Amino acid sequence: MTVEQQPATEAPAAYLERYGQMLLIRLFETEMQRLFLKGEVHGTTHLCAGQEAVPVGVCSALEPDDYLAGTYRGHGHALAKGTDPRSLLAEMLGRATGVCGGRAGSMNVIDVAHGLVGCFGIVGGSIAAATGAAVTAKRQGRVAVAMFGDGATNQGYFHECLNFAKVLALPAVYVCENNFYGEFTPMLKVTGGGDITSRAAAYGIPAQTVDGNDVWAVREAALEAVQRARQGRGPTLLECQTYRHHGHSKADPAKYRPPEEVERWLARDPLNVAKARLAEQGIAEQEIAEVDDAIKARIEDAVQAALAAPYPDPAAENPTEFAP
Ligand SMILES: Cc1ncc(C[n+]2csc(CCOP(=O)(O)OP(=O)(O)O)c2C)c(N)n1
Ligand SMILES: [Mg+2]
Repeated sequence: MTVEQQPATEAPAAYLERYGQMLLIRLFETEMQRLFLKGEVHGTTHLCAGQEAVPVGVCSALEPDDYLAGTYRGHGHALAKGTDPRSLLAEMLGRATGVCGGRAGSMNVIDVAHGLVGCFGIVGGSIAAATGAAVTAKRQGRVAVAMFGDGATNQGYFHECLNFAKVLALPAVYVCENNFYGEFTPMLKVTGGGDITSRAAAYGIPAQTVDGNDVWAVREAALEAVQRARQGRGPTLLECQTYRHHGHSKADPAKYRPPEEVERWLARDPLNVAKARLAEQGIAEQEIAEVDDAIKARIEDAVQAALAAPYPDPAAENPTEFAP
């Protein structure tokens, strides 16, 4: 059966799998932070720790050949869509074994083999890319998902693409990761009306506000949206409310966020929310510990492999249109 026909409640093994996928992203980001501070990562990084439940929940509702466009905060988008952590980590370190041959770095990963049509440094760019992919997806019976931040909903892309997708009844799912800040600016200070979900009504698009720290809440909302898209009933907007644990990028200490607010969100860490759910399902701590060990080993292997991999050799490259 396809993912959309699955009941919303999953088997215990699937609960563990979702937890493991989120932990994979969290530990990947922890390593990225460490490697960045060591000077191993060239260019910048935007970590998504704290926001893992959104891509994992959304991708759990997709088929492998559905499309997804992510952002510069995109390590979780890629890993949830199926990019191998080994090739993603190598990409972060600029190595030839990276998913883009070491040429994309942190912000511009693309992995077409896994339906990742790109990650975009331009705020809102993912919305346009996914809308374009949705035109193709419509012919193929596939679905295209755009991941983007709250800040992107004030970009022209958002409004043009939602309108276009509605008019053409495109199989698109627009997933806003509302982490309440765009760089150092609170979302409410720059968002007219103060509400992202209600913006969809202007285009006649169904929309839902979702607990973006609960992977199963995200999954349920995504299953409904993906089913709507696949049945030819057009696009959906999901506003998934979540929070980034780190600053905007690099070494931003995020001093502009009130400590009580940070504490409130840390108490609802998506990994803890998931663990509580695993306990409710009667999943033993030992089983969770086994997942923890397996994911730790996987990340450690990816780091060692990346550090040992060669850099690309410019002399061996084919000329491009930019060559003199
Ligand atoms: C078109 C454009 N304008 C400005 C920037 C600079 N910029 C990079 S990230 C960012 C904040 C975007 O915030 P949001 O969409 O909420 O995503 P988040 O970083 O919170 O995930 C800005 C303004 C950019 N990259 N692209
Ligand atoms: Mg934001």
